[in-house]
This record gives sequence, C-alpha cells and structure tokens, in this order.
Amino acid sequence: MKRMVSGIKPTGKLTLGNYIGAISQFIQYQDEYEMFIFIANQHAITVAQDAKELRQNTKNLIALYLACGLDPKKVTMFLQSDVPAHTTLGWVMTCNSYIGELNRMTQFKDKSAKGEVNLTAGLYTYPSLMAADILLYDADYVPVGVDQKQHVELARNLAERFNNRYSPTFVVPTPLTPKIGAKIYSLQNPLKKMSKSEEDPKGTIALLDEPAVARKKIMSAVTDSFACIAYDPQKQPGLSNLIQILSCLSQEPIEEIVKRYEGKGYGELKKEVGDTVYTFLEQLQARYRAIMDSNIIEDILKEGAQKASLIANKKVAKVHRKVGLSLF
Ligand code: AQP
Repeated sequence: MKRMVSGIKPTGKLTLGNYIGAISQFIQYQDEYEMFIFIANQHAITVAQDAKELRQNTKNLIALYLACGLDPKKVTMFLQSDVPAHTTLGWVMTCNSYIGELNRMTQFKDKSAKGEVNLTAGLYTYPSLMAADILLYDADYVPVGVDQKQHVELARNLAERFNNRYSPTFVVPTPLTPKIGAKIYSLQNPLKKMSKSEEDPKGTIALLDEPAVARKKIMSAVTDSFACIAYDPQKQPGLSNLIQILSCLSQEPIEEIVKRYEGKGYGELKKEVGDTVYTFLEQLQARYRAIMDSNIIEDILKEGAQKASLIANKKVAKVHRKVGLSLF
C-alpha cells in the first residue's frame, strides 16, 4: 500500500480553504493509502502563539479532522511534538538545506515582504522541518493545497541530495494537489488566498463560523460587473471562486453549474453557494460538538504517536548511522 503524509498548523480558525485544499483530499484517499496525518504544532510556533489559544486550536483541529470524516482506524493521527523524531530529522535536513533554497520559499518571502518585524529563524527554516515530516515516513504522496507545493519540492530535493550523498535512504515524495480547489481565495479579495491568518474575517469562512454568518459572507462576496455567469479565474476571479466552492462541496462539475446558471443572475448563484455552505457547516459542527463532548481525542493522539514513533525512530536511527552521528 502506498503511503501518504500531511499536516495542518493549529494557527487559528480552520477555513473552508483548508478543508477543500487539504482535509477533503485526506478523506478521499484514506481507504486507498496508508495515511499519516499530523497536527503541525511545531510549525505553529514559528510565529508567536498564546499557549492557551494554541492548546484550544490544537484540540479544535483534531476534532475537526474527525468531524470532517477522518477515520482513526484507517489513519494514524498524532501531534508533531509527540514524535520527537520530527525535530531530530528536521535538524539534519536544516543542515542539508542551502540558504539560497530557503530564500526562495515564497511563504517566507511573502511574510517578510509585508514588512513584519521580528520574523523568527524558525519561520525561515520551517520548510526543512517540513521535509523531515514527510521523509520520516517514506511518503509516496503528500496531499497539499497549491501554496505548499514548493515546500514538497524542497523535500524532494533534500531526499535526492541525501540519497546521492550517502546511499538510498528516503523515498522521493510527490505532491498531490486537487484539480479543483487547490487554492480557494478570499471572498473580499479574490486574488488573495483564503487563510487562517487573514485579517479581514469577511473574506474567510471559518469551519466554526455560525452557518448564518457564513452565508452572509458568501452573499456579500466580491464579484464583478460582467453580469454573465462563467468560470474564468483570470477575468472573473471572485465569481469563479464561488463556483469552485460550490463544485467542491456539492461534487457537481463546474461545467454543469455554469450551464445551469445560463442567463441567471449572480444573486441566485450566491444564494445556492450560501445555502450549500450553511448546510455543510451545520452538519459538520454537529459532529464537531459531539466529538468535543466525548473524551476520545486523547486516546487517538496517544495511539497515533506510538504508531508513528515506531516508524519515525527507525528512520532517524538509519540516518544517524549514515551521517556518522551514532557510533554503533
Ligand atoms: N485557501 C486555500 N485553498 C486551498 N488549500 C489551502 N490550504 C490552506 N489554505 C488554502 C491548504 O491547507 C493545508 C494547511 O496548511 P497549513 O495550516 O500548514 O498552512 P498554510 O498553507 O499556511 O495555511 P493557512 O490557512 O494559510 O494558514 P496560516 O494563515 O496560518 O499561514 C495546506 O495543505 C495548504 O496548502
């Protein structure tokens, strides 16, 4: 069975973009692949976090994984910090990453371009830790949204570099991005990614937004004045974003949605997207609340960390032998 690894940072309120670009893929593949899905809490602390909030976001994220349909019997779910092999291999990967390579990583470049002061060294080197997250498990595939593809490319380069320098040690992973939904955009600025850390809450649908509030956000999404319903992300990015959201949540192909709306107005389309998002969130949140009221999370994480550690520790021991860090 081929292996898959991915994770999400517990950095804020999980968005519809995270669901469509990442979690829905995890669910789609969980029967087909041996899957390791972790909560990237060590990546989260690359920007300052309030400890209480981080704990809450972490708990929310695992409950949302489960509420979205990840099955702990099929998927190994764990906290990154519960498997110390991640940072141990992360250091080896950092020592094999070139500064020039890290300088090219767009996520860091974007954050520093915003003129944020006090950017941490962790934020700069986190792609090397992400490479370790993937390579530890010999992942064949990494399901990610389009914004993370570049980081998986770095993991591929690091795997090849290590394999050539020492001897074959790591599987070279392939990023998997969905055909539709690989990048969901802000509802207020459809040229910008919908993000957990987006400052304008009107642009973002959080998975824990009140369904009625989310519907309102869809109704006031920025579109255009062409007065013609078409899927054209270049010319009509806002409208295309809404069509994309509808298609991903309803599984109806984009062409069929566009055909159905021939000669109709934007208001009607927005209403259908809003209602679809409303129902999706309402059902998801009912499952989320039941999970939060139960006490299954701790056991799932404990079991997941044990299973992941067995594989990860073996890989670290192998790497340490090859590099010369272990004596025996
Ligand atoms: N808007 C999006 N559309 C499609 N996929 C997306 N992802 C994130 N936003 C979108 C995918 O979700 C996963 C989450 O990754 P992450 O939390 O580790 O990092 P991220 O990409 O930085 O996500 P955010 O939401 O933008 O977080 P912040 O604001 O904290 O930086 C990844 O697979 C990502 O591609």
